[in-house]
Amino acid sequence: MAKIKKVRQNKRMMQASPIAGSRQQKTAENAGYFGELLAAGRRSWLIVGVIALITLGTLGAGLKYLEEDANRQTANGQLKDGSQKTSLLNSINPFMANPTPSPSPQLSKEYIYAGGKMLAVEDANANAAPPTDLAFWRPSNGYWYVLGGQGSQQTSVQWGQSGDQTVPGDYDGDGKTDFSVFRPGTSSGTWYIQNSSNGALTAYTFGKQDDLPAPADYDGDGRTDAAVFRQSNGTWYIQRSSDSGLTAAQFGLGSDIPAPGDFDGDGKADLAVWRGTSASFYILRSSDSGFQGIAFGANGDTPVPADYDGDGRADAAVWRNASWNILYSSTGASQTFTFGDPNSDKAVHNDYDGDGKVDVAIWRPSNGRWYILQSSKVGQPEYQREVQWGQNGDIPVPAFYRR
Ligand SMILES: [Ca+2]
Ligand SMILES: [Ca+2]
Ligand SMILES: [Ca+2]
Ligand SMILES: [Ca+2]
Repeated sequence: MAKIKKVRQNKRMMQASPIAGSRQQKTAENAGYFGELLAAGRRSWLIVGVIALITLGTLGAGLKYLEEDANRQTANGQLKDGSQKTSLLNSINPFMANPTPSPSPQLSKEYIYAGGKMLAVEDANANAAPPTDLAFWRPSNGYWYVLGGQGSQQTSVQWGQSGDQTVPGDYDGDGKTDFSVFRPGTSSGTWYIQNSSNGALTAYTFGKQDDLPAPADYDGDGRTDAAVFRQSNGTWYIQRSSDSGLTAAQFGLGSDIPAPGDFDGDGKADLAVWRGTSASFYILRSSDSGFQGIAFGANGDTPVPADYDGDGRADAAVWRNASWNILYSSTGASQTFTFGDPNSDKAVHNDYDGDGKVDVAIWRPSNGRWYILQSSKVGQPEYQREVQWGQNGDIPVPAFYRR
């Protein structure tokens, strides 16, 4: 009704306009009364046409939104008929009681993000990054325990419960890792995140029960994006932090192991999988959407890609039978470290000495000890750092938490 009224108003405005009137007069002189009617009809149809185009445009945008919403619901494992509503970014507390963070001192240093990589402000020209904290999550009580270092004390925070999967990442983009868990549900999974910047608690449904969480910064805005790899269809679902949009991309087979990393060094994580049967990494480069296959390792290996040489690009790397094999992106050369017990140890590679290079490291559940080969101490007596932190049953979650 509103549209019809608008057409009539426009028609009146055109008739009142001196320019429209003079044209109308000429038409009437040339073609008479019926010609005038015809011309007025054409003008009306022109207006109706313009309105129709605008309506179609609005309809198109609406359809696009509906399509994205349907994709989002599919990612959430929900029905497309809208019988279950998707609740995104609900500010609710997922636990019985408010988890109270232990007091932790502020570091004197300020840290910033450059692309997907953390750099210390005072060392911005060097290849330095905040050192990774030794940390574990205890499923039995839902506590996160962060080992204190110089200038900070031990931190313990309750966040999550038994059955959750840890998904630590920097979701708020302040350079510090947020305590975060993914809770698989019967129809959908829920992400619970405690922002390090302001302590805000966020929860949103994203992913399904059997999805493999694969959080990383895929859009390169410095904030971790919630993401899952669905083995049933080899599809990645990513909730972009930059615009809250959904990326759904089929890449890899269900039997592949997701191994995302920034292989092309553009500051955005690339979709990547490790396929044992062909002993290869398959990478979809974010910089040019190019496909890359890297044959490296052998069937049965565990993929451990990371930036071990500190050139800003993830290196293809695998772990098997207590040996790490790394293919350095900077030189194309490979190196083997014989390290750890493959039957019990967990790979916890990260940059513990803060030199911008990921260190080969394992955590041994039987004695709760961390064994770290510090990349900045090669050839020195303190090359291998050994620390007891955690116990059997804990889940190591090394990252930069100190705040
Ligand atoms: Ca992001
Ligand atoms: Ca990339
Ligand atoms: Ca590298
Ligand atoms: Ca290092």
